[in-house]
Amino acid sequence: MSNTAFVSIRDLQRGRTAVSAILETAASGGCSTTGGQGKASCGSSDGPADMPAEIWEKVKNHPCYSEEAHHHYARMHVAVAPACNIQCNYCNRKYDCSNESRPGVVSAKLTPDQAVKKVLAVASEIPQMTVLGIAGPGDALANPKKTFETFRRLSEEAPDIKLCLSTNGLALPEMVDEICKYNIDHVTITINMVDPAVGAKIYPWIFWQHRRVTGIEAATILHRQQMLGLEMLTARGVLTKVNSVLIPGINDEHLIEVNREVKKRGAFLHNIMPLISEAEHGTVFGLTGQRGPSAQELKAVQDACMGGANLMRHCRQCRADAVGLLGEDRSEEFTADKVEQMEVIYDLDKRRAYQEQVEVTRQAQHAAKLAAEASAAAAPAADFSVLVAVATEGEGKINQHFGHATEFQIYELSAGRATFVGHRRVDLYCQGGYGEDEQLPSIVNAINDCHAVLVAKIGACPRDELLAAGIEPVDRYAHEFIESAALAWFGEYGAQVQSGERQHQERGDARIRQGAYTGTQATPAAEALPAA
Ligand code: CLF
Ligand code: SF4
Repeated sequence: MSNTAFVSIRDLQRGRTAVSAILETAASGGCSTTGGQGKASCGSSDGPADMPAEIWEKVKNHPCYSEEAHHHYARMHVAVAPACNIQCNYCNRKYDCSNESRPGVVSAKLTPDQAVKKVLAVASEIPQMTVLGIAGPGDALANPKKTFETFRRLSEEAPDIKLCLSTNGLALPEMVDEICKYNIDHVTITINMVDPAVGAKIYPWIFWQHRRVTGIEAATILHRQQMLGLEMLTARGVLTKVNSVLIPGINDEHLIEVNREVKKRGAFLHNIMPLISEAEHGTVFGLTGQRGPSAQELKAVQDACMGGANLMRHCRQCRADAVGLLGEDRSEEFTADKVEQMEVIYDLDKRRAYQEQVEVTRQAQHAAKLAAEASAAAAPAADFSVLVAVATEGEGKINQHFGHATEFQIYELSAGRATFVGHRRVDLYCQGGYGEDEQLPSIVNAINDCHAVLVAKIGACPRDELLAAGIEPVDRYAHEFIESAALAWFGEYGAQVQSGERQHQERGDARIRQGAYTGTQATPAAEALPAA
């Protein structure tokens, strides 16, 4: 089908400086200086030298727009937008929006008043919280009054917090002026197709101009609005990320074309996420047995897109009321009751001082990584790459006990490179102080494609079982920075392979977790939202 741009890219390039900066950065594969080859993930080497200063200011402490920042800075969502104007086959309204959230229910809908109070409360308790997003549980722009009232108030009362919104794009073109009015300079559009024939398999209907539209016509309208919205945002200098849900057999190969088309229109990042689909979620795909991708299927599509729009691989498919670092969830500390009782002191100076400290740690991690890469590059090069899993609580360090991990971060190690390539959610191994051996097989399945797991500490039982499964548990780099430690381990591994002490073997595939957590630290099920 035709993918004619609605605003010519040449026109965009003649536009404002911010627009040129976005287009240049997008054209070079995102944050990388490596140009044509693109990068495995945004921020793995991003820094002020890699992009125009104005773009760096926007991404440097946004945990979704910079992989490096996501180890150090937190985001939060406020669930002020329950209604939606389309239906996706992977969504059941009583669950979070699958565009931007994992399939769990949000604890409560908020009014703009409640949302503002909650943001100020979180900002005073978590000074490294730098971004406020509205990501459902429906569609932010299908609830424009509540969405923009919340943003308006926050732009006045918490001026240092970046504002971010997520949308399916149907109502986007009409709302671009409003978006710019409140300095919302990060927008995510979920784009799963650029061909309405593919779209008709994903979207049974949209609500458009006071009527329900179905089939190819619905997908055609949605596609047109998404492309127009993306081009308009690029023209205004808004950093736009595209999220795509990878649905095996429906849009897996097609996402390569999506990647090309959104890059052409100035998308800064492309985030390809696995479909999460279980019958228990009550979605069309869940009930019809549409499966999600395996870890290697997801990686293969992401790898095939390298060279197109820059890829995000650290998305956690967050809840619409998530609070904290990506991968951790502190929303239970900020329920409406608790916020009501908190004494909220929004101290801008204190927040800035804290963030300066965070920046020192982040730069130390970056410097350690560069030094490790330089020294690894000088060593004899291995002609293979491996994946390793890492247990971390943030700060870019290996600082978590194996038994306390609800996710592992995955790094790909090759000659002189340590690249973040994703994460794997797991059930908590340690339940109430004791190791739970029943959880181990599911943890092994989740990191089965890894050669080692790097942790701060690990008990004898899981250690033996991991070894039996061919995964080396490594705790000798406890509290060190991830990339430098991982490269040091890889150097030892490579030397052992070279000396014949060890034989290098390929690993198998791994499973992406679909259901709810069963760990005791997992988010408890909460009251479901009524259907929008
Ligand atoms: Fe939220 Fe989304 Fe903004 Fe981030 S999340 S609205 S861009 S502040 Fe981030 Fe969460 Fe993935 Fe979204 S990890 S689901 S990409
Ligand atoms: Fe659900 Fe989000 Fe799709 Fe709306 S846009 S149907 S809330 S996944």
